[in-house]
Amino acid sequence: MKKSLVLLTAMLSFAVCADAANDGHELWLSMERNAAAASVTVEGKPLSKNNIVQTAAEELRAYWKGDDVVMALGNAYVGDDGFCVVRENGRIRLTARNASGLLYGAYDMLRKQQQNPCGKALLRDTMYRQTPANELRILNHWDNPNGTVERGYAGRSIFWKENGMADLTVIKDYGRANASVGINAAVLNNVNAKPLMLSRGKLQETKRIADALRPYGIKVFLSVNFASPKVLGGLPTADPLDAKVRQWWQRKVKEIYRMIPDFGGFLVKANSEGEPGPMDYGRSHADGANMLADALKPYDGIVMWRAFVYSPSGDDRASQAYDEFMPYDGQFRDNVIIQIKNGPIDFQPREPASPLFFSMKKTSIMPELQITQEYLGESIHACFLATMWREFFDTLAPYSVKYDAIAGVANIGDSHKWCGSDMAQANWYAFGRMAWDEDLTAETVAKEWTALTFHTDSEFVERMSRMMCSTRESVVKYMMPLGLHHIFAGGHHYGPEPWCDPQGWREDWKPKYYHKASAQGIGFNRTDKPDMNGRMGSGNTRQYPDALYELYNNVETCPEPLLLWFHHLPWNHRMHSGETLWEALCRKYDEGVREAEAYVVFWNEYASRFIKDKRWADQQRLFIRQAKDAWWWRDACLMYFAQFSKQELPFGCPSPRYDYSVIREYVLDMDNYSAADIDRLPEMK
Ligand code: BDP
Repeated sequence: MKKSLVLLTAMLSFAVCADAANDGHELWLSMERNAAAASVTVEGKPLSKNNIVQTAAEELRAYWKGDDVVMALGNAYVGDDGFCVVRENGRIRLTARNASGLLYGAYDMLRKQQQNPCGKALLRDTMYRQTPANELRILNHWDNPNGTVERGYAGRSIFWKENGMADLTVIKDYGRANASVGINAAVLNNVNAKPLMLSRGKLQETKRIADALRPYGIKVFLSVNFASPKVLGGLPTADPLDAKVRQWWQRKVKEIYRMIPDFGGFLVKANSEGEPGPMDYGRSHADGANMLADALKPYDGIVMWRAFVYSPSGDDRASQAYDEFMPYDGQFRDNVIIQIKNGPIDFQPREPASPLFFSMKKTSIMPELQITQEYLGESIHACFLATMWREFFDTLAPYSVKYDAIAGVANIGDSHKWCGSDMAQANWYAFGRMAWDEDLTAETVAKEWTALTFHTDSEFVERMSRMMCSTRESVVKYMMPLGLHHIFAGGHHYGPEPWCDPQGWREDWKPKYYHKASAQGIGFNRTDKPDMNGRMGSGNTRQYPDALYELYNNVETCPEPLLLWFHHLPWNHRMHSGETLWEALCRKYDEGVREAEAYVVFWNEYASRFIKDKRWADQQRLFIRQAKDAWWWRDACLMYFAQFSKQELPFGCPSPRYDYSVIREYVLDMDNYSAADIDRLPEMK
């Protein structure tokens, strides 16, 4: 009797909750509408006219299935954008300090409702409140005015069209998705910015987009090209100390604010990878950033100035941003924020945190995370990034690193699924949630996303979350375990090419610069000590606070996941497990392959019971491809490194699947492929 009841409930919940309608386009927002509108009242006349509050009220009226809701401003216990929900006398009182807070409160209530089996609006607590960890939670789009997206794997830009303007229905859906996870700003164009972006025409398009996003509490920003006064304004120079240049920027800023009164400000990539900047005129990063900050100041605008700089100077690339920026700590205006990539190199599968986070104490700073999986299998491989970001936050936590803004390089395009694949959507979701609450665990985020996106069955949610949370480590294992980094194919960054050595390339763009494999050993000596051959390390470890310096500098204490990031070691170096380094490397690559294969099994045998629609089949193809690519990575790297280690694969490690000569000849033109084209992506024979 009891058993059949359980079964019946399970069947019922499946029938009601399985969301056959969502084909991936609705993201995590496939909520069922109310038959009749929920009762939602807004206290205060002017407030009810506010367009952000209207959005909040409309969303609740359409989807909320619980007690009547009253919304009001005025709550001393939460910060800006925060909210408080109180359940009393059969009513819910949602209060906040500003209009956006009400919007985030509404989405939080709906999220809680949607995660409950069958969407019942149950609020467990009679009172709860939240305030976001970061004031600015911003997406950076690397979208070009011609509609292409740099490192975008999900189609073309939703903002910029080669012919014509953005589709505002799409822009509003985008705004809604962002607001639902707490994202409150967006930079609409690539950091490799075209001066054209500041032309009258492009500013008008920007205004159109800003107007569409305003009801979702989203502020727009633009990336600017430092040479704009020259290229666009026809001035002979872009020197930040030149009076005419300063005037040009002041006028441009005035023009922008006349059109977009709540414009956020600028993001700048200067003197980096060939982009123009103040150093072209013998000026400093501070001169450049402050000049723009002064122009923006009267309008409360800000400058996000990127610290992603490196030159082929011969110095360790991992040390260069610190060396270049630390001398200016304290010299930036208070409306300048230095935007620092999470790691010191470039969004690798695993990096230690950038040393700048611990040291820039007199300047505002913000982390830049990459949601688009440039180095993590693009939109094809499942790689849930919340675990990586958790690791990053946890590294900073003991050092009271202060920031209240955080950026994520978006993975959004005009593809039907927005991000190219369902699993990639989880990373957009995770960025928003963790930018809001940096204490969230990756498991919590994965569970939320799974329940909202696919199914609320508790065992399914639990097992999906475990699967998702293991993906990033699997990718690290089959691509670059034990601290290896940047051994990608040049250009596309999708596949392995540890041997890549094109004539005329900068040394710091070649994999050999990073892995330094030779007959003696492998790894980058970033310590302040000589390696086994007597070669001095780069001293990069000295840029870290004492405790981390000690940890990383010493081969005995250096965490094994970062071993070859910081140390150059002989192939027979003894690992803590007792294995040699060569054995451990082989085992890691092999584990990565086995885990990638396990995802296919999980999807076929388990997930298929809960995800029945086309989305199951789409993801199955991707998992199959991921497993094949894992073999490709493993074979390519192990056979390449074996030439130096001169050792066989250890006992129990299967022989390569592919022929080394075939791997060396296999060239992938990734520009023409994304998750949607997976069936056409050529495979190695
Ligand atoms: C690298 C990308 C390149 C970007 C650059 C940046 O390969 O496309 O322009 O970073 O962040 O990761 O500026």
